[in-house]
Amino acid sequence: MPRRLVLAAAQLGPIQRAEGREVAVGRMVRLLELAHRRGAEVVVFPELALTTFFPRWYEDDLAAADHWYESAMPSNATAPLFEAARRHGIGFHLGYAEKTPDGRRFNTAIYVHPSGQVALKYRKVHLPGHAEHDPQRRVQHLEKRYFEVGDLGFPVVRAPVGGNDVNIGMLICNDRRWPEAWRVLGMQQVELVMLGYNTPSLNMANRGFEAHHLRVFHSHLSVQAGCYQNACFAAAVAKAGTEDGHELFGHSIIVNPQGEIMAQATSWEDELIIADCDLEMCRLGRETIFDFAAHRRPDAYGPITARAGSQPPPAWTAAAG
Ligand code: CDV
Repeated sequence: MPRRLVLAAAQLGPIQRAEGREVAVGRMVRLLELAHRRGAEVVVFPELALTTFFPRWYEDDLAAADHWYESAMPSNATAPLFEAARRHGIGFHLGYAEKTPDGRRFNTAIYVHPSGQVALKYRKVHLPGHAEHDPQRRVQHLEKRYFEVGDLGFPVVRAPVGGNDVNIGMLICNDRRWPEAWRVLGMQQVELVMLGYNTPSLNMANRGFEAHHLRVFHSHLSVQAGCYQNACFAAAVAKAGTEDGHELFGHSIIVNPQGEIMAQATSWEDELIIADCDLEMCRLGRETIFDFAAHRRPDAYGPITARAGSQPPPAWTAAAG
């Protein structure tokens, strides 16, 4: 019996620094309504979807950056999105900057059930970039300044999504490049990974050449491999276009458990892509080539959890005599 889920990925075009949250939320409501008209049951929005990608600017005093964070969800600004979801009976995924009541800051994503209840929350674990101003860079990437490492692990929950209960999990942007993160989701039989990103079209570290076209290739490669190796679907959704003079690539995709791209955005604007997913497709990989219980060898994987960095191997020497 197929378990069908009509899945929408709502790519956002740029959000300029001067624009208030109501502009972004208005655009998201329009995309959610379009998703509903096209029969979607869930819509996935990008990372830090309510504002410009503010970690590209250094702020000496963190408190002066507080206006980028949400201290409540829903907030006044996001209430229209929750209301639209309730009206149309459609769930949504939203990425935003979270400031907790005790003053902690996270790069966060939630899945909101149409009732308005948060069914799953995730806080980004793999924060890229740096914590201090880096004069060598072409553009700053200060996620390590503005956010703590997520403290929720990689949770998966079985929650109602459309007409089915679905094992849902999340990754945020840079997390998609780390197979360990996908595997922890796979170990919990995730069926759908919701993933938002803000990725510059060029490598801004200024430490060597990286061809422009490979940036999109690496993003797709990571998501397609993650889906195939963990037998799951993913919606990987960009904030795209030229934001305050800085270009972010789009190319949002929906991927199936074979690692195939089912739908792809072709603009760098607000754009909805939709795929009709049969969640039962997850079983083939999970029960054959990636039957973890039968084939994984955790005894041989020690270095993966024992340390973060790599080490040089011992040198080979010719046997004496
Ligand atoms: N927002 C991100 O996590 N961006 C990173 C960039 C800096 C490489 C990414 O992995 O796409």
